[in-house]
Amino acid sequence: MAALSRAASSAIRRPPLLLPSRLQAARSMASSLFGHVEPAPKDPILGVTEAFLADPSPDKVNVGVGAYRDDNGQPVVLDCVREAERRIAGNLNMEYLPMGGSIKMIEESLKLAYGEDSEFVKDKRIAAVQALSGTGACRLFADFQKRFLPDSQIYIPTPTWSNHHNIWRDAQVPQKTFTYYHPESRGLDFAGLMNDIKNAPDGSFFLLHACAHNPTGVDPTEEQWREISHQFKVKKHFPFFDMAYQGFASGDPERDAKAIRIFLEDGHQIGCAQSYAKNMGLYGQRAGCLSILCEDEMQAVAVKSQLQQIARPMYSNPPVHGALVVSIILNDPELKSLWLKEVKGMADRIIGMRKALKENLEKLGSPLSWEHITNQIGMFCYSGMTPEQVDRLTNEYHIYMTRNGRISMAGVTTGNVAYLANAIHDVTKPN
Ligand code: PGU
Repeated sequence: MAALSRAASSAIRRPPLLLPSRLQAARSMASSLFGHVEPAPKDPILGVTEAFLADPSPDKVNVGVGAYRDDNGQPVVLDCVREAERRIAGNLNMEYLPMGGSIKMIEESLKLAYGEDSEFVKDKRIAAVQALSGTGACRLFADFQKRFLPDSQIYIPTPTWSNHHNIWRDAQVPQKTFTYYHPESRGLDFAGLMNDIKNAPDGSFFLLHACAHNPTGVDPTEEQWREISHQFKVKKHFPFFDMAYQGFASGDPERDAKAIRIFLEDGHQIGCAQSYAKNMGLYGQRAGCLSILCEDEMQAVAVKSQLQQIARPMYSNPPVHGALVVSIILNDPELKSLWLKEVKGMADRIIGMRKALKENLEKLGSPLSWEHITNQIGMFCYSGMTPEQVDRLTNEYHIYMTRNGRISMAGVTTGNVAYLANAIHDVTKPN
C-alpha cells in the first residue's frame, strides 16, 4: 500500500529537462550561489501542454490537460460568465478582499456543496475560506492538517491526480496510498478499497474524489458510497473531498454532490475543496473554496481564523475577479439557470465524444474492448494504454497526453476524433 502504483510512478517519470546550450554555458559561468540548483522535472500534466505548444505540426492534438474545449478545439468562456463580467466592468471596485475571501462567494459555494437548505450552513458550523482554486484549497487544508494534527497522515487513492502527491509532500504530511482502481476490470476495486479503509489506523485522513475521479473516470455507486461512509464511521476516519468536477460527472452539480451528502447524512465531519476552474470555466481566475465542517459554531470560528492565518503570509488574500463572477452568477436565479444549462452542455459534448471515439475504434476493427470509454465518466478516459504506446502517439502522430494513458475527453472534437481513433488503433493493435 505504501508504494506508488506503477501507473502513478510511470506518469511521474519523464525524461530530464534539457537546457539549451546557451543557457548551459551561462550557468557554468554564473557565481556558485545557485550552482547546485538542478532544473526541475517537467510536470506530468502541465508539461504536456508545454510540449504540445512547441510542436509545429498542423495535425497536433492536445488531450493532456483537463481543460474544456468546444467542438472547434477552442477554449470556452461561458455566456453566464460573460454576463457577470459585463456587470462587474465599470461598476465594482477592485479593493482587497478579507483574508478569508469573499463572504458572498463562500456562502454560495457552501450551498452548492452542502445543499441549498443545509442545516450546517444555517448553524454556522462550517469554517470556510475562498481559496486559490482547487489546488489552493487542497494545499491550505494540508497545511492546516500539518499544523494542528502534526502526527497525522493522508491516505491518497491509487491512482490519483499527480499534484495531490506534491501538495501533501510540500505540506510535509506523510502519505499512504489506498486501493481504488482495478486495472483488469477497468472499474473500481471495491473490495480492495474497503479493506484498506478497514486496515488504516482509526482516525486516519482520507482524500476522496467527490465525483468524476481523475484520472480513472470511475466513481463508486451510491450504494458503495453508503458502505464507504459507514466504514469511515466505524473507523472514525476523516474524509477530505476534492470536488474539482462538480457538474462534469452527471451534468448536474446537485447530483454530483451526492457522495458528500451521504457522508453528511451519516453525521461525519468532513473537509471539502471546491474549484470553479472546470464547471465555470474559470481556470486562470483561481476561484475555489475550502470548507471544514466543525462540531459547532465556536469551533468553526476558530478553525476559519487559523486558515486565514495560514493564508496571510502566503498570499494575504485571494483574487477578487473570479470571486465576483462566481457570486454574481450563483446569486442571480436567471444566471444560475443559464450556468446549469451550460454545465450540462459541456458534460453532454464530452459524453458524445466518448461514444464517437469508441465507435471509431470499433469501425477500424480494433479487437480490443473499448467499453470503458463510455462506462467511465467525467473529463477523462483512462484508456489502459502503456507509457510506450503514449510515446508512440506523441512521436508518430503528434498526439499529446499524460503517460499514464489518460485521455482528456474535453480535448476531443468532431474534427479530430477519427484521427485520434486511427492513431490509438495503430499503437494498440496486437502484432
Ligand atoms: N483536483 C483535481 C482532482 C484535479 O483534477 C484538478 C485539476 C485540481 C484539483 C485543481 O484544479 P484547479 O485549477 O486548481 O482548480 N486537474 C487538471 C488541470 C491541470 C492540473 O493538473 O492542474 C488535470 O488535467 O488533471
